[in-house]
Amino acid sequence: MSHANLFAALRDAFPTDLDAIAIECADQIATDGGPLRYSWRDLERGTAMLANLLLSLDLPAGSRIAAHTEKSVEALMLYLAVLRAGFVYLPLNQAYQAAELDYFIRDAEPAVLVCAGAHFGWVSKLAFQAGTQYVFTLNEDRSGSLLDRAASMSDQHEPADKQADDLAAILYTSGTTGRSKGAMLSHGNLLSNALTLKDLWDWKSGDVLIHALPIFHVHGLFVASHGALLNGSKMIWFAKFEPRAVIAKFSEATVFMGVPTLYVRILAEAALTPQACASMRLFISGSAPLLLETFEDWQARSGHTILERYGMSETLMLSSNPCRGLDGERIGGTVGPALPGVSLRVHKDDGQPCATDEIGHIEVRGPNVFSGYWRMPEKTQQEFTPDGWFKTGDVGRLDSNNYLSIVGRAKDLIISGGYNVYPAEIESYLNEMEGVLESAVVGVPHPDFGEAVVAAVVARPEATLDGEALIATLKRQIANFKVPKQVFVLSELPRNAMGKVQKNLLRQQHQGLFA
Ligand code: MCA
Ligand code: AMP
Repeated sequence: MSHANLFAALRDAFPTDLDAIAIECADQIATDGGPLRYSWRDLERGTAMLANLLLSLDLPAGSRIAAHTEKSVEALMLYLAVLRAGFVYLPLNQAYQAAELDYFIRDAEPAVLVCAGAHFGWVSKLAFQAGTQYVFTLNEDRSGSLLDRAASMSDQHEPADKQADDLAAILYTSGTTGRSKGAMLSHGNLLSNALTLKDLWDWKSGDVLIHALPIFHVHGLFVASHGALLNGSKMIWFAKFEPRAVIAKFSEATVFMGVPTLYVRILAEAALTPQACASMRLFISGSAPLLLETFEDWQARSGHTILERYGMSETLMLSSNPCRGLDGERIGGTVGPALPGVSLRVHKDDGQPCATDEIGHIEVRGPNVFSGYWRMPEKTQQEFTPDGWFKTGDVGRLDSNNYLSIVGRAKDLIISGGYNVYPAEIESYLNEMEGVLESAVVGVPHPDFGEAVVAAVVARPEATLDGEALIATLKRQIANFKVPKQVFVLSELPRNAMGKVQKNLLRQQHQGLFA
């Protein structure tokens, strides 16, 4: 057994009392009428049986195992089993529809795909056409062929021998030019980042994590789950985020992680009080900018100062505000200094370093940085500087205490409720629609989602367009969070003298839309 296998390292942290509760589901009832609970022994046995099932399929080394399932503890076990067996995990947002899923399956060529039984018809058709050998089902109620097949497997399994740079997961991030890219993350990337955060965020005995994020992105799958598992900490598990139910669980927990939208929604509840948060130790925010107003409101309403941190699929966590008082102050509007072992720098357009407080491109180097995009060597090369730093596409500045502030993005990206939306992708769908001559998609401020997707379209001569009808068509084609909240029909798009669409003007014009 190699300890470079991330699963082996996580398992080493399991408490000695394997019958203790590892995960308690806040929104699922067990047959005895109490909350559904999983012990550490359940995690150990369940992941072994799933790993043995995968190994029984005689898959080639490095096979990708894709999951397009609802959030469940079994889906988390599937992820852990893939690590354990030494294959490569490919999580996919449940909201993806046929065209989106087809792209990922054709690009990553998973040998196995696990989906909800309700979607088996269309998902398995896509998968088998693309060469996937096995499609299993996994439902929210724990039924489906995946667990049926695993039930007959041995519950003994030795984690696969893995080197630090062996591939553990591929996470797709949308591309600025339309094509999504699979970020290849190794066991070493994930383990080094998890160990750094365990120390930096001061995980301690008795910590309990409220896990209310989806498990197909870095935040919920890696940062939150690894944090609790590596500390042998119980998780209070929400399959779906529900602000009142989460507040009710603060008294049994110590750590909460959320995207800013989760904090905004919790703040809207009168039940959020310092008393409700009295047992909590740490609130962490990331994935999108946390407004200073939210940071301050949270301080006033909960008595706690949110720790904001910064990360990316390609690099995992990059920087964090301090956790312990002796490490420094948590400063709102900043994402703190680089993590220990991670190097951050801010450079000008011409590649020269920025002075303190000068705004430039944020670049990173460290054991957390991915090895490249799946089957895109040229794209990978473009995203690194000649001296080996990864270009984040984010724009920011470092102050005299080396705290980083993110002030914008060089990449044309909208972050809505913590999900990334690339305008180029939505524009390509709109431009394909009958009667559409051209389109421009921008993000505008939104009180709940931080930014909301809004589109402007121009009709072809003689054609008449209806924004609502275009929205209805998009809803049938792409994941719901990508669909513009509003589509404006214009006679022409604003352009500069060079003919380039002036998205900043569109953003300005509509910035009060959701105020
Ligand atoms: C749901 N809707 C959204 C979004 N979510 N619209 C825009 N942006 C969104 N994020 C829309 C749906 O399309 C639907 O619209 C309506 O809201 C209700 O949908 P529902 O599924 O009920 O929404 P919800 O369950 O309330 O979800 C909101 C949410 C969710 C809980 C904020 O979006 C969420 O879990 N976000 C977290 C994303 C995350 O984990 N990001 C981490 C990425 P309609 O009714 O019109 O169809 S990792 C990352 O970024 C890096 C590495 C990092 O640093 O962490
Ligand atoms: P993803 O492609 O989903 O990994 O999203 C990564 C992007 O999320 C980063 O490049 C940033 O633009 C953004 N991001 C993550 N954390 C923060 C944060 N705390 N503040 C501002 N932006 C963030």
